[in-house]
Amino acid sequence: MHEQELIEKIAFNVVQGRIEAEDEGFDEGLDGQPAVTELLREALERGLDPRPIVIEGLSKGMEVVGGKFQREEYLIPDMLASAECVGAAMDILSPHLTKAGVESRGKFVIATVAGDLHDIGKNIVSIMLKGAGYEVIDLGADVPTERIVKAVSEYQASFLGLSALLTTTMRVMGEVIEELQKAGLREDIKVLVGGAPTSEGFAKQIGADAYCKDAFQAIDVLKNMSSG
Ligand code: B1M
Repeated sequence: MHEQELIEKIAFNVVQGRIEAEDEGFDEGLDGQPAVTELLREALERGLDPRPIVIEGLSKGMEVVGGKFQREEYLIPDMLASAECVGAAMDILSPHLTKAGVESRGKFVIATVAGDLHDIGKNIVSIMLKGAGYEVIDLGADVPTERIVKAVSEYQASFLGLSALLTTTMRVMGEVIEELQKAGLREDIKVLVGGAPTSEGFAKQIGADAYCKDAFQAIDVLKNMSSG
């Protein structure tokens, strides 16, 4: 199988919610065929770069799932099956994305904001940043603003990453920044925001330091911050 075809098959199986060959999937007649786990193992054995697998395989697959949900072809359990697929895939990929024993480039606290349960993108960013040499303190999803502010203070973090996937929760990012200000912590930390509904303009509006389209942009932004 060609490399691109292998990545496309991974995306297809994310959409189908198939972790292992024995899983049935959304469409009929797929059981027995290689699923995400088997395809990933094959990709890694062949020495494929895991990064395009994350972006073109896993993230693209989830984009398709989002479209299907919007068109009401998928229900929440279908979205969850696909989300579990990405989680299983990241468990297999993360040792290949993180470097052990690299000197820390700084402490990075990351969280999905209060009211928001979407953690796939945040988890990807978290793993990629570990791989890039940051000491990542991942607070999880649906994290109350006070907990985020407390963690920034306790860990004396240099960077804070906030994730939100809902138009209703993205405003919480602004609240976090306000609370950091009130606690006298804003000057000492760079705040990066990301997630589908956020944008460059939104980041500016709430007083964040940067917007990151994806995990790779987060790494670039951090490199520029350190050199500038
Ligand atoms: Co939900 N959901 N969901 N969902 N879900 C969306 C976001 C939605 C767009 C789907 C749709 O309608 N098309 C829609 C939001 C609409 C809106 O707000 N305008 C939606 C909705 C409505 C909901 C519920 C309200 C549904 C309901 O209950 N009626 C509900 C809300 C629950 C809650 O949070 N309170 C809900 C629930 C769920 C599930 C639990 C079923 C599941 C989440 C499982 C999980 O995360 N563990 C889920 C999923 C899977 C999705 C979609 C399909 C996929 C999200 C995803 O994982 N994308 C999503 C549709 C979509 O986005 N296309 C959808 C893949 C991921 C790799 O991308 O998260 O964008 P992303 O992360 C990227 C970048 O954005 C960036 O880097 C990442 C990696 O490159 N990035 C950062 C993200 N955070 C960053 C932080 C940084 C830097 C970069 O800091 C430095």
